[in-house]
Amino acid sequence: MSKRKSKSQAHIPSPPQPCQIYLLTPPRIEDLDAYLSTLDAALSAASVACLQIRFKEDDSHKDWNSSARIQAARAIVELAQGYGTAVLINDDVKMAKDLGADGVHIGQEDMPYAEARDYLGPDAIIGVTCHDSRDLGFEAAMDGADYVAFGAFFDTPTKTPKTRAQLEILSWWQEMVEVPCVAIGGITPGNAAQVIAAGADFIAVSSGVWAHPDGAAAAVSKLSALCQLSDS
Ligand code: 3NM
Repeated sequence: MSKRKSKSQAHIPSPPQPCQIYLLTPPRIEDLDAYLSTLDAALSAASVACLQIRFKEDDSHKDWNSSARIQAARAIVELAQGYGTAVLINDDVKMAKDLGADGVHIGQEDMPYAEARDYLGPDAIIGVTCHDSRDLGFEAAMDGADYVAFGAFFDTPTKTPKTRAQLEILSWWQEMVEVPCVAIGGITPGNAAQVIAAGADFIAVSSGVWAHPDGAAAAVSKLSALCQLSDS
């Protein structure tokens, strides 16, 4: 995952990189074949840098058991990697290794960064949730995280977020730190421009794509157009 600027070129204005798209899977997949076809269309619509597989545990839904989750994750990894999209597993280093994913996304209550790095090795991508905290961001960056994630920026139907983050944390992070920042929480094609303008290196989106009234592929196209605009 690349960053807009590099320290070695700090005094030479280098062309900024456009913001990139980071998708999260829906929390639960009812029909794997139908979802894979939607995902295929979404990944065909525009370049997607990263896809995080994030399934919600739900004991009340018996069909969505651990073997169904693993089967779904395996198929998603294969499909997305075929597009050159880096696939991260939420909070499960073992699944990431077993499935040949590109890395993990870890929360503050998950396995500590250093343990995840030991387990997955130097080439894995490891991102860390930092809520709305600059201190947690600094800590993760100092530890060696490949990105930090701030959120939630807007209301989200997908998760009850621990914090509400303000857009200025993205601008501040851009000024202060080289490690890329991912903005998450309630981002849609309708509000992404604000997050991109504030300085997000990546916009992480779930319901804004999968529940978009025009379909996932159209949503990814719209997000991509907004990202490209940020580069002009
Ligand atoms: N983490 P949607 S918000 C997984 O604030 C997640 O840390 C958040 O889904 C945080 O794009 C969130 O549908 C949900 O809002 C993201």
